[in-house]
Amino acid sequence: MHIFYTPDHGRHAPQFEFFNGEQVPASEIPMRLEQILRVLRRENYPLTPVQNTPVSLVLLDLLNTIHAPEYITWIQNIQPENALYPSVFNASGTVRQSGHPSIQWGNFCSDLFTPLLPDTWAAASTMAQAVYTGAERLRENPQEIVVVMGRPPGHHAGRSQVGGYCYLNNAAVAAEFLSRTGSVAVLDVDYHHGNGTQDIFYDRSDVITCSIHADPVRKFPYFAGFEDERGIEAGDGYNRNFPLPPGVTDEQYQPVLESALKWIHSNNPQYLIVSLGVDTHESDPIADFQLSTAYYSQMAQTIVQLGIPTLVVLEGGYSTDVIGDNVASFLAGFNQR
Ligand code: Q9C
Ligand code: ZN
Repeated sequence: MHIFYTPDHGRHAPQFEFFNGEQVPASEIPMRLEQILRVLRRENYPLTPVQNTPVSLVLLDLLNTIHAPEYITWIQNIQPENALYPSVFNASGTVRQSGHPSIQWGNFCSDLFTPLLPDTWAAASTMAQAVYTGAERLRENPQEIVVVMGRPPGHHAGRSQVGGYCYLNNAAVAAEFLSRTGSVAVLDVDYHHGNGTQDIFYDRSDVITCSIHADPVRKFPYFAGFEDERGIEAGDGYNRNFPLPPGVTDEQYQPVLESALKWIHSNNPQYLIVSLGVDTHESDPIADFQLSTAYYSQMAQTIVQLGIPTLVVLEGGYSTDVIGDNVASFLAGFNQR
């Protein structure tokens, strides 16, 4: 196993978010990764830092492929002085460059959970760089499980609409890079539907996408993640969603995971990317599944039985008391150091 992490993640530290007009404390905070790293160090996992350096040309090319280039150019150059929230959401589908920064952010940001801070680009591009580095490592060492622990997360960042605490789709960076060598499957086990990843690969068959999550009829991202979303054009038949009711237990989750993996196996991908969110845990403050810490080992054991070269990327998980134990339980399921 090889674990990369992003030591500079703390530069992105949102203070609050808005839900239904109310200001509430932010959930996607530096303490999450600090707790994960504390537990992994305690358990003597070697950790490789990926530093914040000017974004590499290869990463920029990958970002411009998976996201609208207008978005990447904008987020790379905007230098907000304070937390930037959209004031008006542009649903027209046409990017308009004029106006105040909060108006420009409305071209791309889809909610009030995802502020753009002065150092968001630095942190998000470093996480994307770490995941790209992980994907390269996996391509050279396919027998090794490669893990990237960093933040901010990415799976809600779509081609040109971002949100849900996500700015750049890290898993999609890896999927796009690896798809140039062989076909890729993305398995998203975060509590929330991986709508950004689905969006980016929706019309493609060389990257198949599969998400197990809370029914969007009840939970974020609300407008995507339904069972009947199967892909379009060349991607028709290459996306699967498994929406679930509240209160899902280990015993109820396991057969759903097996169905998802059976579908992935039937497509014979050369690489597997796991979008790992541990917000499915019973103690998560913003979610309502009932998975136990011990179950994450079984989840990983089930995934590793596929025998596909695997990259694990951190997404959500907001119970800072147990997030480290949950991630460590998952990694222990691979039986690799
Ligand atoms: N105040 C990820 O897990 N809902 N994003 C906020 C609670 C937004 C989750 C409502 C959830 C976004 C990466
Ligand atoms: Zn989530």
